[in-house]
Amino acid sequence: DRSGYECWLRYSYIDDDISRDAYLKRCSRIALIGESALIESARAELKLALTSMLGAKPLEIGISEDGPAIVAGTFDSLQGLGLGSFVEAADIAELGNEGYIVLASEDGRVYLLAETDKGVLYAVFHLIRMMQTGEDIETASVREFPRNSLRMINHWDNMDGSIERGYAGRSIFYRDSRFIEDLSRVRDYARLLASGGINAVSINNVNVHVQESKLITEEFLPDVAKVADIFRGYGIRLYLSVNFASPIEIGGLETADPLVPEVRRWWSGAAKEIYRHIPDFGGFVVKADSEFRPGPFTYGRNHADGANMLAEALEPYGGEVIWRCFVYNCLQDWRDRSTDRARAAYDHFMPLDGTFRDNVLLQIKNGPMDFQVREPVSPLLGGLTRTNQLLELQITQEYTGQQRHLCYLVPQWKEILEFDTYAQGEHSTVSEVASGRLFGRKRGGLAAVGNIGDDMNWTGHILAQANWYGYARLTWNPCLSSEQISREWIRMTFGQDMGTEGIILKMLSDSHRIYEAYTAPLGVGWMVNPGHHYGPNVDGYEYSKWGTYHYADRYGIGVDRTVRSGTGYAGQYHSPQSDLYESPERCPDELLLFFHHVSYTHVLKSGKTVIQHIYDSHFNGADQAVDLVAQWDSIKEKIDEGIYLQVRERLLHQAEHAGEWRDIVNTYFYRKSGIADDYDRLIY
Ligand code: GCW
Repeated sequence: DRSGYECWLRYSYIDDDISRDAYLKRCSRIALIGESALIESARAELKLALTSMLGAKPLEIGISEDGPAIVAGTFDSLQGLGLGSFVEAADIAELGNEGYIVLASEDGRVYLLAETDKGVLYAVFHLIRMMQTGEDIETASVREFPRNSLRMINHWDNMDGSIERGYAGRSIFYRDSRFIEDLSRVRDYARLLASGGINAVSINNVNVHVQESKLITEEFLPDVAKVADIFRGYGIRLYLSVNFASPIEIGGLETADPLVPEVRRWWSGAAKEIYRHIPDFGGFVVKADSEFRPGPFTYGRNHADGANMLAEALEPYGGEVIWRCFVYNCLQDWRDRSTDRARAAYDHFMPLDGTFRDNVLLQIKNGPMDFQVREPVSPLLGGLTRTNQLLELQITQEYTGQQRHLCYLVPQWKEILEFDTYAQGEHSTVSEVASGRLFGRKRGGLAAVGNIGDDMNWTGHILAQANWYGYARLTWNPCLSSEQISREWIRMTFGQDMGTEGIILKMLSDSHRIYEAYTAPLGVGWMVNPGHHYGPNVDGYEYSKWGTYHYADRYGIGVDRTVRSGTGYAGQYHSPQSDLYESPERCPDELLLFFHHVSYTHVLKSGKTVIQHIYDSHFNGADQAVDLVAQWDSIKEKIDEGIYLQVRERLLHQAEHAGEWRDIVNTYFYRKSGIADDYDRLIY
């Protein structure tokens, strides 16, 4: 059963005669100028899409032939066609080297124009998307350019084929400690990424184990180069995660101290080798001094010393260092109330602001803890003002149902991107910070942990493809609304049926709130089984070393992170956010327990007590999970049977598992508090 393999690039035949004829008028002939791998990719994609959607193979014509056609190329290559009349020079400058124009002209042509071949490829995908979503191309006049220069996906793939926090099968890159020979699936992956505008990929886990440490050596560089070749054809640069202790582990040195000249020479040599194989290699992703990974702390050095050493090695070749800020004490004693994991990233990195080289980007997780269903935005975003920043999101659903529960993350990501840090007064959104625009920095963007594996449908839960697609679209343009992204994805994946679209849109839009409702309440997080992080366990992390506590007792629950009486974390924000979080009255309900320890009878802004909110949200959330099955069933006749069945099976599991969450959480708090449910529902 190959259902779902094509994802949103299905290119279904357009049944409607009128629309198909309209497209055929302009699209039965094509002319693409250029011979680069990028233009080849564009040509192949355009032919595939047109043949499949319109039922006729397009004719390739020369650029000088008159008449209706799709004409694609760079401004340079199309000089002499008199395009100057409708493409102003000033407009072109704004497009940059990844932007493009899609323009219908009166003589029946559709021009796909860009400064570079990469822009032409993006323009081709744009035109295809217009046809997939039923847009008119007769009057097309589109100008697009990306708001983020780095638009990245991180893989947590290991060379044995496993994927850390992967929920959709095994790696598409590796098997049995080697690269997979047949890379055709990697090519399809590259097509899907490019169609959304992703331009960077790191292909191995940030926890770099023994075998993966050797990816930067002669043993594997020829294989890495083959993967890089494929990605290059789709405008995607390849990055590798590296082991900070490489000079010791693979270089045979006695130290990895970033200030020792021998160590620095070793990294420069490594960089030289890498670029000999991959001239446009993107750079290194580094997890250092984090969860038992080696780092500069071993040598009494700081993270700028570590990052700058690597940056210096890559600098001559145009590479960059992506240095993760997920640094905290993971050996905390739960009895120790003075240490607060939420503070860690800010405490470690703020003192270093302004000391990183130009080709270093600090990659900052969206929240201060770890991709919980609800967390405040990391105060480091907007805290740092003189350092390149990259926002890190998690597409793979580690804490949000592991691709067995439906949890559409785009609404959450939109909230994060739109969060106002007040770093430069009002409108200092995370989106402006991450892109680099707020502080006038050239480098910046978004990175996210991927959610795909070798499952035939890539993501396990087919509806989880929407998270992958949505992430890509947001990297290109964070201003797109969640609804617009969902509608696009639904049309491209399921076709253009308004009824189907409405139901799936609703399922997606409600899903994050539903998941939040039956899992951990009011921003407290972490009520999961330790290790694999699936399923309810209210005290699963309560007495652990990971710094993840809720402190529930018979009177109340939550973490006091105020400046006045708690850990002081709330003070890491700019005002007025800091004032809002500091106050139990003004703090948004959904984050109350993240910032405050309150009694079960504390009254929320919603008018409910905390305990009644816990009961209500868990009963309602679990009911809504059951209802998702009914919504899906209502469109059974409209969708491909294979897809229908695959999704249905997951939704049934979710409905049952949500009941388990409801009962365990409600029972726990009933037993702790002794307070009965106002509505006398069944609590065990
Ligand atoms: O939350 C943790 C995950 C780890 C992961 C780590 C990180 C790759 O549970 O599996 O390690 O985050 O982001 O480095």
